[in-house]
Amino acid sequence: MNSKTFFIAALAALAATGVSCSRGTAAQGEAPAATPVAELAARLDSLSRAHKFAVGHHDDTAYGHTWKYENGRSDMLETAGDYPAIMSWDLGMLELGDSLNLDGVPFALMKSEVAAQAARGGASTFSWHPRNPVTGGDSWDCSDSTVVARILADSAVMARYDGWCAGLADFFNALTDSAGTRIPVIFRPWHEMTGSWFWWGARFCTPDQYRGLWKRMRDTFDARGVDNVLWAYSPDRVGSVEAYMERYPGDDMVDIMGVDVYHFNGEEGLDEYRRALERSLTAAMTAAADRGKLLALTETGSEGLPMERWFTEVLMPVVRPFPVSYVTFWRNAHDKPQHFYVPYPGSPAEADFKAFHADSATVFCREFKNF
Ligand code: BMA
Repeated sequence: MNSKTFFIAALAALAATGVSCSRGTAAQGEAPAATPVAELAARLDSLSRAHKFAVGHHDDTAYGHTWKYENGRSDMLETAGDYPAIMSWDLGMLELGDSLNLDGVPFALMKSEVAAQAARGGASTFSWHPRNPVTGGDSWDCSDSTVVARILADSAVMARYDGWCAGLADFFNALTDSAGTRIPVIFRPWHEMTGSWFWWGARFCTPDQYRGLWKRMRDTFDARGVDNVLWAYSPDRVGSVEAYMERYPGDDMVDIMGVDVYHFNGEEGLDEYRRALERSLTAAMTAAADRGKLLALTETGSEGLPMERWFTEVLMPVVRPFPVSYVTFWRNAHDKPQHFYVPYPGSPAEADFKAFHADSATVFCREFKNF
C-alpha cells in the first residue's frame, strides 16, 4: 500500500463509523433507519461500506440518444441491461409554474417516474437550474452580480425566491407512492457554486450570502413540512478541503458531500481529469469523513465518449478507492447528437459500459433493490 492508498483507506475507515443526517431527517439519538429518508441514507451508506457505488443517469427514462418519451425505454437498460440505481431529474422552470422543465421534461412525468423508480427499488435525485429572479434570464445569466444579495435583502426579490422555494417544497411533498407515502429523494440545490457560470457562482456572492441562500430555502422546506429530502452539497472541482468547505451551508443543512467533475477534451484532457477527480474526491471525502456524511460523485462524464474504454480505464481506476455511495452521469440528449454521457445501443463505448456494469463495484437498479 503506498502512502496515498493508505491515506484513502484510513479516511474510508473513518467514514465507516456511521452516517449522520441533517436536521429534520433523523433526530439525534434516533435509530438510524427510523424514517424513509434515513433509510435511503442508510442504504447508500451500506453500499459504500461494501466498496460499491450506485450508478445514476440524468433524465434516463425520459429520452435517449435516438428517442424521446417512449414508456419504459432507457439507454442504460438497452446497453447495460438494467436501469440506473439513481434517476436524476432537474426542476428548472418549475419556479415559473411551467409544466415542462428547461429541457422539455414534463414535471408530471418526473413524478410518475420517481414513483416507478421507487417501486423497482431505485432512488431519485434532483438538481435545479432556476431562472434568474432579478433579470428574468436563465441560470447562466450572470450579467447581474447582485442577485443573491438581493434575494437576501430586497423584499420583492426575496418574496419571489420564497415563492419559488415554496413551489419546490410542494413538489417534493407530492412525490408519493401508490399508498400515498412520501418517497425519499436526494436534492442538490445551488450546485457547482465553486465555478462562476451560474448566477449563484463564486464570483457573484460571498460565502455567507451563499449559505444564506441555502438556509432560506431550507427554512421554507422545513416550514412546509418537507421530510423526504436528503440534501446534497455539490461544488465543482476543487483543489483542497478548504476550497471544498468555503461555501458549505452547515452540518444541519447537508446530508451528502458531493462533487461534480467532468472530463473535457478526451485523450488530451485525460491527465487533467484524473488529477481533478482525485483531488476533488479527496477533499470531499476528507470533509465527509470528519462529519460522518455520505460521499458522492454527483455529476461526471465525458461528453460524446470519445474514449471507448472511458468507464473501465479512466473513471474506475480513480473512483474505486474512494467510499463514494453513488456516481451520476449527465443526460443523453435526443436533440444534440454529441451531447451524451452513457452509451446507446451500437455506440462504440457500449462494450466497455457492459464491462463497467459487470464490475462488482457498480450497482444498478436490480442490485440496489437488495440494499
Ligand atoms: C447542461 C446541458 C444543457 C441542459 C442543462 C440543464 O449540462 O445538458 O443542454 O439544458 O445542463 O439540464
